[in-house]
Amino acid sequence: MEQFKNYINGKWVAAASGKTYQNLNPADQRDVVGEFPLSDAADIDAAVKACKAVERSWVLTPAPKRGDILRKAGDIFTRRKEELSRIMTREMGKPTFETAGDVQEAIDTCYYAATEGRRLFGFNAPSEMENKMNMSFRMPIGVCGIITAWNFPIAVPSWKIIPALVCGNTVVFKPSDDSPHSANIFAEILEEAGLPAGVFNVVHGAGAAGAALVEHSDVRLIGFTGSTETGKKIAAKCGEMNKKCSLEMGGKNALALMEDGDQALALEGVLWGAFGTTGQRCTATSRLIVHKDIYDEFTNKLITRASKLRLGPGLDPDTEVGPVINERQLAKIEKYIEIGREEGAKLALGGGRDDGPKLGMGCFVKPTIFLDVTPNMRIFREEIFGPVLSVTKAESFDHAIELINDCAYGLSSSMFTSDVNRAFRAIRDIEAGITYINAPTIGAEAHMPFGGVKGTGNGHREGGWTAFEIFTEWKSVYVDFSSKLQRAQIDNY
Ligand code: UN1
Repeated sequence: MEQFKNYINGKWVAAASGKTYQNLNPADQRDVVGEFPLSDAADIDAAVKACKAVERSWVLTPAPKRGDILRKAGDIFTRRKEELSRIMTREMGKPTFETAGDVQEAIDTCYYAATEGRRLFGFNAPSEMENKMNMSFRMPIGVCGIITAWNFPIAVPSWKIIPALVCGNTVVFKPSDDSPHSANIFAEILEEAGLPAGVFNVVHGAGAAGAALVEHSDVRLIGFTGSTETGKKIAAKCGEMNKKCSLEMGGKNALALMEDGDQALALEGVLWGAFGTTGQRCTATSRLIVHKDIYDEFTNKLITRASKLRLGPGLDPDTEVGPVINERQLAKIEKYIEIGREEGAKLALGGGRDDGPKLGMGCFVKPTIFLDVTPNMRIFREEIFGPVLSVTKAESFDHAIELINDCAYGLSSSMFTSDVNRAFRAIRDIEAGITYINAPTIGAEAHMPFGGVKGTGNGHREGGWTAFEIFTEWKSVYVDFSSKLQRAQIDNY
């Protein structure tokens, strides 16, 4: 069986304890991807020390030069795109057309960051004094700890790691233990691109490694994507230790279809939004809200079409919907399907594991649709993170907006309407970090701010120009060339 290592200070090393764990292919759990280090605080400490040793030289490397390295990384991601997409599919399940898209998000992020190396603009402002100039600069923060989920093993880490690096930070990356192989390819690519040893490190493992990273006193920032439960714990610890912390947590995203919307388009949108990535996106369409005038007509079409979705291994080119990530997640999804039944929602499609002879060795859940879901039900309110869609009837446009906003989270949202006035009212009134008009809730582009309001995040936005807000701190500079003491707020008024 293939043995994989941590990447610390430019070297591939086992966990100090020698412990390992096995990673399985979710499409066929007899296929072991490999054995990976089960790291702990000692490994995290070694990685942080590696960061600290090179921190100064990386800060002093001009940002455009740092950007050049990331451009090369983008080139290498491009060269290895197909290979990496197959590796990713084997370890986490989604079809190869999706994992290729995942790599593409990293490529886009690298090229964006490469040019940002020549910007990283600051502001200047006039001084209140004579012969004095005021300006401000973006400064790196220091060692950044990056902890991410398995559903986007390359894209989501890249949204954090790549901007962190171009800004002059060093990084310790603790990938999900469900998608560790992709993380090692990430390290190989940065190394080949010319990133100096120690600037970027990968430490594998489970919760203990993540906790050690959050708790390490030399780590100045935590960038996290994952569950709300873990995110809240991280936020509390970062608060206590006075660390900057950027969180990307749950969602319960709704797509609303009005009676004036394009039903054929909405149908394709719902299928992609709800069952793409097997519903395992924080942006997934997990609630569908349909205007009462077209509710029966549309839901009938939806069920007919969704029943034809091809479930299978992601490496099979015919597959439309892959497995879910592991047995634990599958059990959670089955529990929610049970809850939906008990709550009295109408199970119209799917309803559990596919344990037929073809897919029984994998973690397959049949695309599942509940009709007549009401806002008091848990399947309307709680994130399931699987191929389960809850459908609710709206009495009017205003009611649809009310239903969308009746939610503890606020990541993504979508409105299908052909009425331009309604579209703009939706843009204004929906409480979410992302709103799509006539497109499903998934499909964020790497150069736009990404994140959510309410229970989804803590006010930061990854992606685009806003990522650079996370990974820098401002320094204000005053240069006084008057050769005399000028007291602000006093001598000038
Ligand atoms: C996530 O699920 O954590 O917008 C990220 C999208 C993708 C990213 C999803 N580009 O659905």
